[in-house]
Amino acid sequence: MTEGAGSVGERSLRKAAALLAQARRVVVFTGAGISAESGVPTFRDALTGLWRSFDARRLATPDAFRDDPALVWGWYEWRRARVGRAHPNAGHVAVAAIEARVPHAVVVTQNVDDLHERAGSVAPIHLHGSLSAPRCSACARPAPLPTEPPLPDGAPDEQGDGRRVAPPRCAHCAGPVRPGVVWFGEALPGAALEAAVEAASACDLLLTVGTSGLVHPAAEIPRVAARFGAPVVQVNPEETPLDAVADVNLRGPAAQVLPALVRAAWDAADPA
Ligand code: BV8
Ligand code: ZN
Repeated sequence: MTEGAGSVGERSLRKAAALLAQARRVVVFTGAGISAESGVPTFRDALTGLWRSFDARRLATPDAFRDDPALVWGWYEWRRARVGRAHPNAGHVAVAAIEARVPHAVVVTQNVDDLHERAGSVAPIHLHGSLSAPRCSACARPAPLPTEPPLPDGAPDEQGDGRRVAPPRCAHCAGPVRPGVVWFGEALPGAALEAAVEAASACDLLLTVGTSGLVHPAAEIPRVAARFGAPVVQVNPEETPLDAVADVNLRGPAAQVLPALVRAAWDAADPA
């Protein structure tokens, strides 16, 4: 049974706050929605401007990189530049506050940005890799991040469309360097997935924030927690397939709802 349809109701917030205040082992599971208020477009919205004619799910694949490495590398460098100009928002900061308060807190993110780290989260588990960890597509050796900024939005390049940036070459084998993210059709990093499933199966609360719950196997994480009997609280302005496992739905944007949730959970406990 889920509550909290419509705007974030007082009752739902109080119920979620009580669960958070008594939690000893919390998992915070995040998707692109938590970075939306930092101006980092969600995966679905990432194809605006120069990229509007592309389908992210076709671009975020090994085949796309093989067929047109400069186009795919250009897209990721454009996104990395966007993240570099962004700042963690109050939602990321609230997640770090939860980690500081709950004895065992694990952040599991599908995001490839570093906003959780920049907000103070200690060691988020990145299920889909990271924009800041490029590697050689041939020998898999880690490669340095390019120092020069990629083409500014829309600057003409050899094809004149400002999208293509030739990927750097591996210093060891001269193979093309690829983004350190997990593409569709690629396996998630085994250790990260194992740690996430382990944390979800042992938690006493799972907070899922800003994810559509459509991408697998990451989307299983809240379901694992529910299967092991933990309550699930969802923070998302929209309905998602995770409504089916959420005990409480806080329908609103993360940068507003998460700080309110942290205040309701702990300010009452220790008024200033
Ligand atoms: C694999 C990195 C096998 C790249 C990403 C089972 C069922 C169905 C399909 C599959 C399945 N198992 C596997 C598949 C295939 C596929 C898949 O899931 N397809 C789906 C789309 C149908 N999965 C895979 O291919 C995975 N690999 O299974 O490999 C295998 C095994 C062994 C050996 C070889 C192979 C790999 C999937 C990883 C893909 N990489 N990211 C990159 O970033 O470029 S996924 C990418 O899309 C993001 O990481 C994100 O997780 C996902 C969705 O993007 P978004 O929609 O932007 O984000 P999100 O879902 O988080 O939604 C945004 C939400 O935020 C919305 O709900 C919105 O309402 C909300 N929101 C908006 N504003 C706010 C907000 N919330 C709060 N506050 C706000 N302000
Ligand atoms: Zn190499």
